[in-house]
Amino acid sequence: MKDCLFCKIAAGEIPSAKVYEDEEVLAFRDIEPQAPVHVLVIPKKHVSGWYDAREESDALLAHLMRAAAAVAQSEGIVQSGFRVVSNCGADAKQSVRHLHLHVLGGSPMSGRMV
Ligand code: DGP
Repeated sequence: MKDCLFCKIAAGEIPSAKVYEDEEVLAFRDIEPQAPVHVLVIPKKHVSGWYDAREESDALLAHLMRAAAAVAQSEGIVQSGFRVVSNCGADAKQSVRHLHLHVLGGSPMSGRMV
């Protein structure tokens, strides 16, 4: 999608620190990390958020979740624990309107979500 930051990153038009890539998804380090490990996992195809994900994207969404788990494995945070977060909409402070998962870990986190 034109003018979408993560579409440009997926297309290689904007550089990123890649952690994982396959035909459907890309994982790269967040530019403003909020934990020792902070990786974003995105579908290469544009999906704005969970609200506009259609049934035909079910396989893609499952693949996205599996990619997040694979990233946790390759980042070495499975044993210590990790959090997968996806902000959706204004109240959740979604700043990039291209569906993404944050994979966070590498140090103990707050027990609260918000
Ligand atoms: P959210 O606020 O949930 O929409 O998360 C968007 C994240 O994207 C935020 O943690 C910062 C990150 N981010 C924004 N611009 C860039 C960029 O150009 N490169 C990378 N690697 N991350 C970015």
